[in-house]
Amino acid sequence: MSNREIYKEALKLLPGGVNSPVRAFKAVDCQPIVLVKGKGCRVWDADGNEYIDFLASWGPLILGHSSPVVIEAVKKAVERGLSFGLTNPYEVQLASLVVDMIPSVEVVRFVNSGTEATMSAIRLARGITRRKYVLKFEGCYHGHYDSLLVSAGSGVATFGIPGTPGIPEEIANLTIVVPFNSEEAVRSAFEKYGNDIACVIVEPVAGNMGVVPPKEGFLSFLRDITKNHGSLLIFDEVITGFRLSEGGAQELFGIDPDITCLGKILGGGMPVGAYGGRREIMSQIAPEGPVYQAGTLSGNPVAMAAGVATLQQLKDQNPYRELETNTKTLSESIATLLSDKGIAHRINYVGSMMTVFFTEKKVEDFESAKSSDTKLFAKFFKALLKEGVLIPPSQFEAWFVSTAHKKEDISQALERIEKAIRDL
Ligand code: HOZ
Repeated sequence: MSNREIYKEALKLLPGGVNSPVRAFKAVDCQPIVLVKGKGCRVWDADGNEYIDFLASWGPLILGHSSPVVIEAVKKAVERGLSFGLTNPYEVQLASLVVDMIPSVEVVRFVNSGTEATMSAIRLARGITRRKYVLKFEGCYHGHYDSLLVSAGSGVATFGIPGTPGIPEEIANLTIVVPFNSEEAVRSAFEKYGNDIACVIVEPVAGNMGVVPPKEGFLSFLRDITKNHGSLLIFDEVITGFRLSEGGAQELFGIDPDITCLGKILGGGMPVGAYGGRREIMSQIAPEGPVYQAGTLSGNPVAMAAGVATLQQLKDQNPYRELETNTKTLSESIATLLSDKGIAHRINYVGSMMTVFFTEKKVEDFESAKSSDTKLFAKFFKALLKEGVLIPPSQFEAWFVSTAHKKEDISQALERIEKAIRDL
């Protein structure tokens, strides 16, 4: 069946034909593609078209598609059983890698997605502090948990969903939202809500309003102000964990949060999330402490095995310098192509995550990210797709470079991108 035929069937059976809104390609106004195979840095759709892939399953595939070590580990695990619902050895192996790699994590609890990780982290912060307010940043996205869907990025920003239907006002009112990178706004929120703020949650490098790096000193400011007010600092490293360095953004910027949320790369392409922190904090979770959180499939052996293989490979290869070099080449070359064509743009990149914005403004918060010409972005997306380059179908997302993107692939992608820009 072709892309079109499969999607037509999907439309009858799934809301909007998809299981996650951004897959419907609505913001880029084109027919969604249906992917049937991925190998290295390339994917193929049901019509047989091949694409150089910078979507990378929205971040997990730092080793590229069907990485042989991950596939091998998964096969081995599958042969022993799909799920036990009791402790299995892979959980301990993955926990030991996480504790070893992420600086602030001494104890970790595995869940099944990034959303579960942030939801549980917030509950833990509220349980420990006995406070109810959560402070988040405009345009940061932490999954679809009620308390965190206010002024969110990712699909919520993509579709311009203003409010939070389905989320009672009383719940939404417990979330304080301030602009990313604004120390002043955070300071005023603490002045107003003082000691009622349970936690501040932040993507240390925002990825869900497009890539927006923290201003110098912003993360350490958050560290200090939370500590001074007895609030907990939560780093949502679902995207940045194991991507910006072995130890994520916290290692890169030298800041230890109280709780870290992980996902994506952690599961090597399988559905895994986690939250972790110092022992004294994590000991408040049941069965050690009173804060309840559970899951039938949490710590699933197949998913854990994929995670172990992925993290071990990252430790062995230490690919971070090469990833950044390739991302820099890609960003700078695209910037030159756009300048030559006279198209206003800003390209933000940190490590192996990047976003092309079509604006003259410096992009440092959600407001400036929204100044990007999203109509032009949609044209750009379609032109790239036609030439065989896949990027996220939304302005407010990150492109990901993987270890499977070799220099030749970056060069080939740039040739395709050049053609696409010519046709814009
Ligand atoms: N966390 C992804 C956005 N950055 C999720 C993609 C989706 O919404 O499907």
